[in-house]
Amino acid sequence: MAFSILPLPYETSALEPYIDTRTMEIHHGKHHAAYATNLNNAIAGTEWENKSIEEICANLASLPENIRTAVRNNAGGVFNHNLFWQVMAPNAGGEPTGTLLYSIETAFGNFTSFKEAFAKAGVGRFGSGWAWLLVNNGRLSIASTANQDNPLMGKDIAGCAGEPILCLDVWEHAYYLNYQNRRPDYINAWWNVVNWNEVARRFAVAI
Ligand code: MN3
Repeated sequence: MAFSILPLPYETSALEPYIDTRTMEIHHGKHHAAYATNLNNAIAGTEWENKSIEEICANLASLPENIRTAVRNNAGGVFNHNLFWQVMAPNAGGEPTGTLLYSIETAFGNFTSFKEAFAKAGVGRFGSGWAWLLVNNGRLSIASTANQDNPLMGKDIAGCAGEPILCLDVWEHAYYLNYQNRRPDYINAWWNVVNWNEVARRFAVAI
């Protein structure tokens, strides 16, 4: 059983003008696809072929050392982008409601403060990586990871742990065509495509 990437739940042009069509085509069709190919190559012929992507991310320390780094980078790349596509949508953005909004206000004071802290995590990540909104025992927190690390990998590897319900790709390949070096502008625009219904659904499952 080989890993494949989830199809985009919308057209590559659907997130215009905030995320351009060409970026989505390359990001999903080339970058994301390559992570799956490279993961499949790395685990071919091992017991890890039949595990879920979550199990692999959560058990990197158990992998044979000679494939561990390749699996870390590429399993992370597969999982992270699968989540990233789901938590974005056209005609989205705005603010969450209900339990999720209440929990954001409890954790960060108010929605504006949350957005500032999340953007800071994304802008402040030096080089390539991700910003995350995580759930631990019902409580929300923000983290960032380097490269394709994710919170499923745990504190020792990723520097954070928890159930991710929202993520933001801050690799240059996610924004360079449209925003060049202006990562803060990309993040500012990205709020317009956050699919809060999906984030709330994931939050309800996680708590
Ligand atoms: Mn990416």
